[in-house]
Amino acid sequence: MEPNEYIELEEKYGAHNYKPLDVVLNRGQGIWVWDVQGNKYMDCLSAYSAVNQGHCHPKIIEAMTEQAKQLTLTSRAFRNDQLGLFYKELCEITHSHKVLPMNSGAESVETVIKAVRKWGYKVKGVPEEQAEIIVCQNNFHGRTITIVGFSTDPTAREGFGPFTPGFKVVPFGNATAFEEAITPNTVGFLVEPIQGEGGVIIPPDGYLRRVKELCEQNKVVLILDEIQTGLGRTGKLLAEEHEGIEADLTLIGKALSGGFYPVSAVLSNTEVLGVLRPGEHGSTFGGNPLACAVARTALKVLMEEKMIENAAVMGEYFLNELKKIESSKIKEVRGKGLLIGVELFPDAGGARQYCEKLMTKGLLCKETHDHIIRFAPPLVIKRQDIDWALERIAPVLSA
Ligand code: IF1
Repeated sequence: MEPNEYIELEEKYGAHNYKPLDVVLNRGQGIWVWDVQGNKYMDCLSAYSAVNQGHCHPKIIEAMTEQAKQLTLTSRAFRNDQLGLFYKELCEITHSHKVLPMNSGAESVETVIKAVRKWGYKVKGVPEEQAEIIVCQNNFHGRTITIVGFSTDPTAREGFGPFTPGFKVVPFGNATAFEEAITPNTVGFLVEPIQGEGGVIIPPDGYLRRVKELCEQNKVVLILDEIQTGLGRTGKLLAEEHEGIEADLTLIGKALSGGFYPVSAVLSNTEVLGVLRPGEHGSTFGGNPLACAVARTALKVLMEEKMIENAAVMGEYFLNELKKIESSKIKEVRGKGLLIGVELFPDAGGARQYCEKLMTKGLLCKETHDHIIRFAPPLVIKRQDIDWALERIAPVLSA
């Protein structure tokens, strides 16, 4: 079949809730992917940081196929021999006490909202139905009704109400605004360490440290959404480490499976998850043995193959080289580790056309909002690969 035949099928039979670049991929290995005609591309999106370990990592393939032959799903009505090991290994590397496994990132976000509300009523003593959760402007936490209800992006919300009450929005990166929004009924603060979809927005130094202090002083649970920033993406296992803090609750997903399978988790270092009793929360697939086996190996290769350290070193190199590109179109280059955003001036005509041009040169990336190009290759990228990318990016952005 020709590429346009695949595209026509998608357009004819699929809901049009996406506008992808017209490249039809059928193979991936490491940082590279191939289209149905055999053209090779460098993947600078990594499925929005879900394939941090690189496409089709051989050790994860092996773990997945071995486990698939053994046992895939038991439901949580019964126990399985992978779940406990997954919990233990995940807690050890993230210094957490407890884990609650789910599948998609949005489900983990929903999970913490439930847990933190119940904690508010049972432990903090908030009057029934009064719990408030503070979130940030320009946030992205997923697509469910509750989550889009506290989004500030009109495209995400419009037409989907009525929404879940109980959320308050404050500006991102402003600890004073957060402090002023806290009331005795505030149970949690949900925030991304770096706003990914928001445009790779890095808060001022010390922001999360101050937020953590305020949370402690006011008995507010700090919830970090590390679904995109976590698992090595920013050059640390968790982005919170850049600020030397530990959140009370941390959400991870995406790269927890190396891109093989939807696996997410809520990590807890407080009593918050302890408020959930049997029957109050769950998921058919959450914590299944296939997911656990895949995630255990995805974590193992991330650590063993020094991908996090590589992300720190290569990220710094990539960022600095991107900053050297002379172009009247570039407003700012910013990033941490291998999560990098290149913001263009509004009169550059939008980031999409540059992504399309880069695709014709063999490099895949995606615009976020109208004027920002995000570069987030798998964490196994090497210096010569970055040089290869820069040879393509520089002329496209300075042309
Ligand atoms: C799509 C964006 C990125 C996330 C954070 C929770 C979730 C996400 C910080 C929900 C998901 C994904 C969703 C995906 C594209 C991607 C994305 F552009 F939409 F915003 F990465 F920037 N918290 N982000 O980034 O996780 O339920 O999807 O597993 O197409 O919607 P999920």
